[in-house]
Amino acid sequence: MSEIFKDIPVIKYEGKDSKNPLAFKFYDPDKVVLGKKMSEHLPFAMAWWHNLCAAGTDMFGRDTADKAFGAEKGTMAHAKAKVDAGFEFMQKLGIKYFCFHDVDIVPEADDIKETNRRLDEITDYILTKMEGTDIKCLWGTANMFSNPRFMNGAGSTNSADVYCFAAAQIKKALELTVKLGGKGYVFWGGREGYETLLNTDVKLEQENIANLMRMAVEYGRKIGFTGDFYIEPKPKEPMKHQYDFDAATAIGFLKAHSLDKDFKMNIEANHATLAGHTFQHELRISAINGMLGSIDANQGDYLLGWDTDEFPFDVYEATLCMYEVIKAGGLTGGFNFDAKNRRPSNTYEDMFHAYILGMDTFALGLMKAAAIIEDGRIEEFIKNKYSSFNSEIGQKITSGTATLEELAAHAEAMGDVKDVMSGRQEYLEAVMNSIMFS
Ligand code: XLS
Ligand code: CA
Ligand code: CA
Repeated sequence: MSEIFKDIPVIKYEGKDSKNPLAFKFYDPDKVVLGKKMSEHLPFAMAWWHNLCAAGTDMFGRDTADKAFGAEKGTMAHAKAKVDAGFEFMQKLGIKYFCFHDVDIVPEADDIKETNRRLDEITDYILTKMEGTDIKCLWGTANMFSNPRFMNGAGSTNSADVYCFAAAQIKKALELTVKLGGKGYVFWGGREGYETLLNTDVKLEQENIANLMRMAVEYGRKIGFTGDFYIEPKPKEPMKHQYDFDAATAIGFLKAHSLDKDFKMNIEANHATLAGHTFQHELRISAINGMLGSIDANQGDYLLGWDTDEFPFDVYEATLCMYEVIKAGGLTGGFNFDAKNRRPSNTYEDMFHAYILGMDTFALGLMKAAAIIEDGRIEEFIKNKYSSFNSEIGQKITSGTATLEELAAHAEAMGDVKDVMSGRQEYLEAVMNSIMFS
């Protein structure tokens, strides 16, 4: 099989002074950080849809990039060419995982039985490509938002027939995920939401979604899927209001429907900011609930109110992300670059520049997060800030054994509080900067 990215070499680490655009400046897979290799801290994944399918089309214009990879688009030959391109791409970058939707890997046929046959064929081919490499599937998912049948939702549709198609796609996507040894299975509720309550039964829709997830868990466990199911929260786009608004909402939903043992969060940076949160906030909320599973590593644009899915270049954000990940003890999933080149970055070389940028950004983030932890001032500050809870009355409060009467008596005995302690935000921000730029 011929090389697709002929002019691109295997990407190597050359160090921070390198000016070679096709080299890592910071991602050094074997470098040990906090006792673990960078490559183990950072299980990166390629997103099939953005990297191998999306070619720059936007609302105002058609493709700018060539993702035909030498084949006729919409054919199985093209599907295979994308597999070839994907594996060459991952091997040249040293990426060990990929993520996919069912419809990313084959052209959808008019009949689901034919689509499923194509999916069997292509996954056989993917398996042959995986052999002899250390490339694995991070997670699979079903695209239940592009086909017109899902215009009113998938799990949240008004049509029982459409609901069955959603079930059929999940069943197949789970089988494929297991076949490819996938570690996770994602539910991103693209059209699970509404535009207006004038035509929507929220209670029925949410219960139907929960039932679909329950059936997915039951079937997945039956066919040997031992990994995590993930919800990927997003507040809007394409719908005005999506049910999985943010991590707190999704976690509440999972707990209300007793799905929390099988599910974790897949947190996407751009979705966090769309929800009016920081990326770090979403990670922290997931982590303290024991549900930080995987990450869609991208970034949005503060001037644009939509999901721009840019490659992450903000080292400060990546540092705070890695700080959360390290403190949570790592991810069961990985870092999926759910990101696309800007429309005018339309060459094969740009595809590599984008991944080099993302991988270097997270490598820097990892090193800086380790530096924050080793420095210790921020952690120490937080510990001290809450030290009053080490007192006798404080311990009663945190252990949940205090009564309101007893606390009121304590307050009355004091008369007034002498010192609540400064939050020292500006000092801590200066500490951050001194670590970031040392
Ligand atoms: C869209 C989502 C989607 C999920 C997978 O905004 O990011 O790509 O990650 O369906
Ligand atoms: Ca995503
Ligand atoms: Ca997105």
